[in-house]
Amino acid sequence: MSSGSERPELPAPQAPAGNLPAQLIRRYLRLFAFYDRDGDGRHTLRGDFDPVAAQLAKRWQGRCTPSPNLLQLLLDTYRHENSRRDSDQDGQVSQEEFVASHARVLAAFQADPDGARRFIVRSAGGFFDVLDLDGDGMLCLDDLAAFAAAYGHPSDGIAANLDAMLAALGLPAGLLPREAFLTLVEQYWFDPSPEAPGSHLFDGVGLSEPSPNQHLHQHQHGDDPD
Ligand SMILES: [Ca+2]
Ligand SMILES: [Ca+2]
Repeated sequence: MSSGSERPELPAPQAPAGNLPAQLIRRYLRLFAFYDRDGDGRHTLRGDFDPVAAQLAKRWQGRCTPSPNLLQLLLDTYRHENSRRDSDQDGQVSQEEFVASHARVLAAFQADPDGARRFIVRSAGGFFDVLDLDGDGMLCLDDLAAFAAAYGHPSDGIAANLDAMLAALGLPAGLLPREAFLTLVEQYWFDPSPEAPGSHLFDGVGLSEPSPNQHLHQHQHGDDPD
């Protein structure tokens, strides 16, 4: 197989997803499916992110939270993110809008990798803190299972998948350190190589191979006659 920067063999540059590597489109669709908690094929606050925010905040009951009003911070963050992706501002994010927003983030990363890394440290790093219940700078299986469960996904496969990614990074099994988490997130979003350990970040939670809807499907298989 080719290594490094795989290119999609698609014409059709009119689509937002048209010049994204096919490998990354698949990953963004997998992420879309992961976030689609109620499985209705779109991202909404009511059906997906508000209940997730409530469940993640609830884990912290009786503990000292990483921010004064954690639930409100999560609700605001999800609202901001979903609105940013919602190009036509109809209150829901479609597969196309989701992939297109990641295409813009990828373009920003390619133009300014260091700036994009600082963004990852802020956004993904902030999220890491929300999951790291004991605040020791490592995510344990419980933290990752709680994240998957908040989105309604099974967690049986998480341990094996985590240990495989840790081994690929040369790290001991069982605990995901913050730096490794940020590396995996960066790889998942931006490194199209199927050999990148981060390409497996959302494996092990029972998601089937993403099924693009008609519009994206045409662009993933651009050699279709029509
Ligand atoms: Ca949904
Ligand atoms: Ca921890």
